[in-house]
Amino acid sequence: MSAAAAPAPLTAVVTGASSGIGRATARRLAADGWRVLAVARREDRLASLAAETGCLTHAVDVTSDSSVAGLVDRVDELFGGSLNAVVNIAGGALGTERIEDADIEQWRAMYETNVLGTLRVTRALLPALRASGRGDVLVLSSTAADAAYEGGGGYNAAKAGERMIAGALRLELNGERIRVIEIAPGMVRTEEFSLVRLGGDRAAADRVYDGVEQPLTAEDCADVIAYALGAPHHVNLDLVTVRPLAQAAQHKVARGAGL
Ligand code: 8X3
Repeated sequence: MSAAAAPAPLTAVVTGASSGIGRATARRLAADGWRVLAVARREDRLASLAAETGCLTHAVDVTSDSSVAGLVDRVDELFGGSLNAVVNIAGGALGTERIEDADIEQWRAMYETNVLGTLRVTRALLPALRASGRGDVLVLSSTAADAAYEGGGGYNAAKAGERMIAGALRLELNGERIRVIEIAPGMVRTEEFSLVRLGGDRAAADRVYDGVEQPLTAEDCADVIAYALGAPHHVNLDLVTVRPLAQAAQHKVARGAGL
């Protein structure tokens, strides 16, 4: 009698995989045995991720219809048009201006990546998720979607918009074998998030984490994502809020408390 064939590995597309939470998630899922197609704009960073982890990679700009169409072709080619998870991590924040000083182009860029990027990639890959018979859409939002804060308006709006995609989609897909999972991190220290938001001002970026010894790391978030995706498929973590111990709310951070 021949041994039973090993189950085929689960497959995932991870966006925003060039750095931060996206990169950590691609690395973690690959380590957990997933076949990961890691996507981002920066090919040099994808190449180093592939060398390190064995992830498959493809350069994608989530703000471009034609680029995302190319991603669908790549999923067809690599995974036979069947996909278990779309992990939407591409996005981020630009600026900390008050509403009266808001930069329209920064707001537009945040909407393009966080909201329309998630929409474009998810919509394009839904047929592949359906074809798998075990699909997940994961949306990385933020606690910025929970409550407005001074200087946060554009990012608050973008992340709240992204949250609504997850909510509407979960309702629309009810009855199908596709979970919609939203993970909302609070204070996470990554190599680029605050630096990009603050226009490359390293000192200002460091001040975001002043007096907080252990903000969340990209790996902490990847752990939560891996758990949510790896849970038995009838278990849907609709929304997981994850903050460091030092942070009780957007404005309530125990700085200097040794946490
Ligand atoms: C990051 C959380 O506090 O910078 O998504 O809005 S915050």
